[in-house]
Amino acid sequence: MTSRISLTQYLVEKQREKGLIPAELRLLVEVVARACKRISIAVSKGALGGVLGDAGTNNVQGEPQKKLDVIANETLLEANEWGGNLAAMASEEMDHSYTIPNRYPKGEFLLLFDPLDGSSNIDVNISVGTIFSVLRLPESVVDVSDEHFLQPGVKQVAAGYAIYGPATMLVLTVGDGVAAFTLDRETGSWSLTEDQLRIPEQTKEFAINSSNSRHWQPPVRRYIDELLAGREGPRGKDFNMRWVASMVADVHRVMSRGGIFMYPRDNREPEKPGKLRLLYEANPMSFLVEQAGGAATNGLQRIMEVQPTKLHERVAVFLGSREEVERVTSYHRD
Ligand code: AHM
Ligand code: MG
Repeated sequence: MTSRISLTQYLVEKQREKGLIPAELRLLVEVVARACKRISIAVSKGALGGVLGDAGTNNVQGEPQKKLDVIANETLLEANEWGGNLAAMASEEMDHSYTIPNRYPKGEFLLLFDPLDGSSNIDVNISVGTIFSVLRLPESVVDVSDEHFLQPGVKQVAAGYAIYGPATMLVLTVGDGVAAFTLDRETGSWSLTEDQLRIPEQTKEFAINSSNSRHWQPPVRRYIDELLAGREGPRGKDFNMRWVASMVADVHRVMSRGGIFMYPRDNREPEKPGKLRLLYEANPMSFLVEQAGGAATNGLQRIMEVQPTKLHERVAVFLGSREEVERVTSYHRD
């Protein structure tokens, strides 16, 4: 009988046979995955669970919180605070980092997350997700604070996302390629459904919110104009466009069949370098995309090399199939 590999088995193999991850990191990833399972259940209840609609509060970025933003944030905090593997957590939904309370043992890792990405899609029953990133606490730090999270993405030791779509999936990297797990709703276990995901280097599909086109800067305008010109234009082929407006869903499509996903800096609020957040959206997605053979830049440099200066810092994002990301990046450098 052939049985599927579970998330636990996959991680134990990385720990035991490959010596790639310590046991504490394995346990930490498993707890995050368990919390995602709970979030998936809450999301899937929809109106029957009383979870739709606004929470009536705003987060630190001034965005209205949905009830599910708050529920997902609390689920991740509660699941992860007592395990002994973490020193602190930071979230899109919290102004500052959350230090593990003194009643629990503290560990050497830092967890960052966007608890419910794509929350504008919750009330219309379109895929949403959770994004997470794991860093190490710098050595000899006793009192953890926001500044200890300000590490470039190359320092990540694990990253992933859960997508709550027609199927719930967990897509994960611990720095040894990317694996995708599907949640078996009957047994409640995560089963490995694809290992060593690869993003095709070439693509004919792009994702950008083109309603912002009048605010775009010249390199993005040039790149998109060329794609839209199709077979008759300089690219000599037709491109197709998709935009779900849940980063998790758009990136999952790129991970599955290639494409380029973009959220550029634009002239709406030129002081903000884009919409998406560096530490818990762009960095974990960049780690996954690079581990799958793709590329991720902010137009000028590799996203994972950007030195963060603020917990909720934003960044322009171009990620996915290598050739397209390199092309749009070269237009910025011109
Ligand atoms: P959120 O984390 O508050 O849900 O916001 C981030 C989302 C991304 O998931 C998505 O790519 C983007 O915002 C969509 O933006 P827009 O509303 O401009 O389409
Ligand atoms: Mg988000």
